[in-house]
Amino acid sequence: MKVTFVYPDFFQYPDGTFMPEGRIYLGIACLSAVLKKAGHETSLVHVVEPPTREWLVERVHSEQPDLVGFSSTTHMFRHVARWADWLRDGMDVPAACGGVHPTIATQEVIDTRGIDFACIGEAEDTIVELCDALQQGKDPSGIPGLWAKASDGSISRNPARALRTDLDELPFPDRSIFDPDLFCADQHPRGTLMASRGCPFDCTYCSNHAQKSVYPNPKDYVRFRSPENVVAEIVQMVEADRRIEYIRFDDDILTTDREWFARLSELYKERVGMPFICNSRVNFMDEKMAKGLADMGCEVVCMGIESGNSWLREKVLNRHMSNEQIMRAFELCRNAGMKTVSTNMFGLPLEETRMVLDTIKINGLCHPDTIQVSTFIPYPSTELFHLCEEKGLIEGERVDSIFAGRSPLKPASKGWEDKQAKANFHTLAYTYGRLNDIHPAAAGQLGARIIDSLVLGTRASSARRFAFERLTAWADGRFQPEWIKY
Ligand code: B12
Ligand code: SF4
Repeated sequence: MKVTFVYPDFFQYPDGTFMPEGRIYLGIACLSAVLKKAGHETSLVHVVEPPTREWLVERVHSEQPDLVGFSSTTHMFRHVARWADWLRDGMDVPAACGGVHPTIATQEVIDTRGIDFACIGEAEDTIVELCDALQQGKDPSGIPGLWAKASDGSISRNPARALRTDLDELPFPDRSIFDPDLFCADQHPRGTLMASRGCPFDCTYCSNHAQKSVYPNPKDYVRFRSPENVVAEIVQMVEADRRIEYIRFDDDILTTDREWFARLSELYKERVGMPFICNSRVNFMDEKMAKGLADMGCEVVCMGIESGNSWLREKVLNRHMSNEQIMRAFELCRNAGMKTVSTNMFGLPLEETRMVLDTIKINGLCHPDTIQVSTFIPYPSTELFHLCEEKGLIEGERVDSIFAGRSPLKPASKGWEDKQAKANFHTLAYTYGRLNDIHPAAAGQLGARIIDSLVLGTRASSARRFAFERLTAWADGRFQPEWIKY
């Protein structure tokens, strides 16, 4: 049985331009590994730019698959739906779709023409059982974790199977399925892996709690591979690809379990010793952890701030951390010699312009080396999606990127101030941070007052607009954010 995965990997902006990603995706690499182990064949159509109908049909057809396997995030599903439709007209092969979107919006996926199977959750066991059944001419409609559409259109809906608890039982991801020629430049020196699965938190905008809720054993959602198993994979990966210069741990949070992390650290230093990048969370960052990360070889640590407004963070985003804790975490990382990346959102439901300013200010005080700012997108089945629905905020189409400055939420009509705050996020953050460096005591208030009075106000006067534009134009040239790989 041959499975050809189709993986969409680009951002297309509303004006039709696109940005290719060209990165390895471990979800498909994991499935390819188990399928090969079970005696099946796999291949990949890695789609790094929006394809034409002819190209896609011809390309997939040339693989002669017995099953087409689409992988989709929520952003990419509008493309996948179109492609499934094209392939259904162009060739007579069953198609399955898995990934985060089918997990949290299964009905939408199975209702799509050209998709015969929608897979819920982690699928190492599901896909092997599906391929075995199709190969043996058996009815796949009872396979756990699979929704199957019969030729008469009827749908069998099987709930997600229990999460595997021992990740060491899985083979290492099959990276060979990816063609390095299609990778974007920063992918080549990077060895990407995940040492764990899941996240213990339930931030309302993140799809983790929605994904966790589909499983019959949600308490097992956070799982760690043994440090020995993780390091063995890294060693194998680095030996197989001599271009790798640093490691990227893609885990949601690498530092959740201190004991496990300490063992990983020892083994990593002993057997790998390469610089690495990872994600952490401010509430896991203390002096010992920051030093431990740096000592292990961490060069860049990414942590979410998301909003600088305590009320919004606590009550709307379900993120329980104080401003002081956030600032301290960034300071500790900086003092330990690591670069930092903060991730932030705006366009949140119930967010007001002054709250965007709070996010700007806290970034100024944290001094991250890179500030990532994205527009909030409501993901299906998340708490924040339900809140947006309840409040009647969703009206537009899904967008491909969190960086296009658009979202399916009704445009907030907060006017000039709001737009300027968002458009000048980096400049304002750096200006505020610099004012604070010069004179923390005075600048804390003065800087805040300058920024607030320039940006905030129900109706900006032309003098204030003029002053604001002059300030941002001046500061723009001085506070260029550093672009670091993460
Ligand atoms: C690596 C990663 C990326 C990679 C790869 C993206 C991808 N396709 O997953 C890159 C860098 C491209 C990326 C970009 C973005 N990402 Co990202 N990313 C991740 C991350 C950290 C790990 C994904 C991963 O490898 N998991 C490990 C594998 C083993 O698990 P898995 O992906 O769930 O795969 C299993 C099943 O889903 C299933 N499966 C997957 N594919 C298929 C196919 C078939 C046929 C079948 C049957 C089954 C199946 O089997 C797999 C093995 O068990 C996740 C968070 C996470 N913890 O999962 C976020 C996550 C996927 N990203 C997210 C987001 C929001 C983004 C960005 C918007 C962020 C940004 N910076 O711009 C972009 C959008 C990308 C896009 N085009 O849609 C969200 C997606 C939310 C949603 N509803 O879509 C996630 C879930 C984070 C979160 N918790 O909210 N991301
Ligand atoms: S801590 Fe990060 S990964 Fe975990 S639920 Fe919150 S946003 Fe998602």
